[in-house]
Amino acid sequence: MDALLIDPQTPDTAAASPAREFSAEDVDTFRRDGYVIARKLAGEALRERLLAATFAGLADPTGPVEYEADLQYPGAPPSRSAPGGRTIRRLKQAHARDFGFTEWVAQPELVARVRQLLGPDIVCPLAHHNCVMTKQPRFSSETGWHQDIRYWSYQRPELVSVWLALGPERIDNGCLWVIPGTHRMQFDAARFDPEKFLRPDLTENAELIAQRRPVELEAGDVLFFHCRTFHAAGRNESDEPKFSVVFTFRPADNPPVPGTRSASLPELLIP
Ligand SMILES: O=C(O)CCC(=O)C(=O)O
Repeated sequence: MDALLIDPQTPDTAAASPAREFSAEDVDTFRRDGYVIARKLAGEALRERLLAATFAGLADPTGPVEYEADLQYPGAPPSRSAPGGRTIRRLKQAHARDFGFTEWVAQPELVARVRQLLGPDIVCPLAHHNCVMTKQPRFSSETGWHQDIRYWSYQRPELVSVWLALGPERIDNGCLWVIPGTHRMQFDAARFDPEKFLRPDLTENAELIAQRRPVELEAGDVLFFHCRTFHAAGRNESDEPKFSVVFTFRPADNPPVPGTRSASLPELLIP
């Protein structure tokens, strides 16, 4: 009788088992561009669990949430009492909502990659990101060009954020856009508005923004981006909501400045 041969690397199993770490080329891409994408990093069961936690959070918004109306970004409802005023933009404190978020930030394929970008000892702050970004079809807003580090306070501007797509992210549903290489550039204060968004009316900013690239993702794909990489996002013009899980990581030797918001919550030591 012929032996039964099982090929462990059929396309299906390969897709369900992402490589354990970034290739050297991926790491170079991150160093050059300030971002890199890992495809299909989150498995289906975990993605479904995080989606279920997202729907539970939206159905019972008694936990900490941010409404579109709170930020007043372009396109947001004018107040919480206006039509669409209770549209949630972020389910905050994701880590406290379901054990699946702990599983996600400790997933070996994720942790190995963050270590390649930040070094062997890493910490996951709970004061920043630690959320599910929710972008609803009818009442979403535009996020201007910004660096996440603008309101954060660490010894050095060295953190990497990890953006997990729970569903497809495309230009028409408000995916992120990034400007490659901006994490390595210096910007003087005159280029920003009072909220520290890049002023698109300035020629030098418009020239920079012209280099933008959309970050289109499939469910389970992950964007890793530097805290100094300029990014922005449009509205959700589709008929379906878009959900993304976002955490940030820092090297252990880059602690928050005492007394600041960055130091206001516990942090996770990643084993
Ligand atoms: O609107 C978006 O999806 C972008 C969100 C974002 O960049 C942020 O909150 O830092």
